[in-house]
Amino acid sequence: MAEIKPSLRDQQHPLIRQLADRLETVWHHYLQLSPYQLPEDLGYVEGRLEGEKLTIENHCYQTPQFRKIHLELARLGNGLDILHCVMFPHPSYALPIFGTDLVGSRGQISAAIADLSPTSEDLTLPQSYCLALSALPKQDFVQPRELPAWGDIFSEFCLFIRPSNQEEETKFLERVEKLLIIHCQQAIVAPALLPEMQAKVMAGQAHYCRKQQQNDKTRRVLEKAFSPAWAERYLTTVLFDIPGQVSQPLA
Ligand code: 18B
Repeated sequence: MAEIKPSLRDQQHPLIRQLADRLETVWHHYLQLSPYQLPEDLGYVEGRLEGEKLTIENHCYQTPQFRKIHLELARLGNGLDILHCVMFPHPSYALPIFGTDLVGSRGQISAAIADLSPTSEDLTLPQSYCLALSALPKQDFVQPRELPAWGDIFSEFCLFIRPSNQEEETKFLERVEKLLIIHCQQAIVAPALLPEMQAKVMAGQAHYCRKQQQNDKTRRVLEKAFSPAWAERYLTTVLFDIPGQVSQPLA
């Protein structure tokens, strides 16, 4: 009999489970999803970090507007829960990159981040996005967090906080859902670019990926659970791949 694996999200911090569910609900509502094939051995992965098990579960889709929509859930032992999500636009559309990351340890989310990041040459968001995002009600959180140096890819609307209670967790969840709905609504009416403009879109995405690859906190977790070579391959082929660039062979 086939074994049915319970999804990782059922064991994770409630905010991670709720955000994963909401992201998927919005995608199904607004977009035409089809499967996206990840490198064969990297859909479901288990490794060990200092004797603790690291489990990674990937969900990956594509749509006419997005070349890759990636939702990743990860759990390290019983201590660290992670949700990672990035939507990479198709090169025919000059759209920003939606990204969100939740990192929690022992029942407390320490990092909650969400953004629609510009990828144009001048690193500004399209005007229609600025209008829609500026119209959202202003929201304050008790513990805002400071972005690291590589975080200059994020927009002025970037939300990076440590939620201080359940009410703030819900406020974060609702904010991310609003960002995602705006993004889907904008994406489905976006005009397709001429082929000669597509290289610019991909250059913007490559810049975003190179910056994200500098996040030492992500790399460190992966290096310790697997190996530096494995972490490099995972960062450059699954998390932040730059199409057209030859990836590292697995050492
Ligand atoms: N990330 N995160 O996705 N990261 O992937 N993440 C951390 O409380 C992982 C993204 C972002 O302060 C931390 O400090 C692992 C996306 C920022 O220097 C850990 C995976 C975005 C920080 C991890 C993962 C993003 C951050 C430390 C793969 C934004 C703060 C937690 C499953 C769109 C960096 C803490 C800093 C932090 C780990 C942002 C442990 C393994 C898409 C800005």
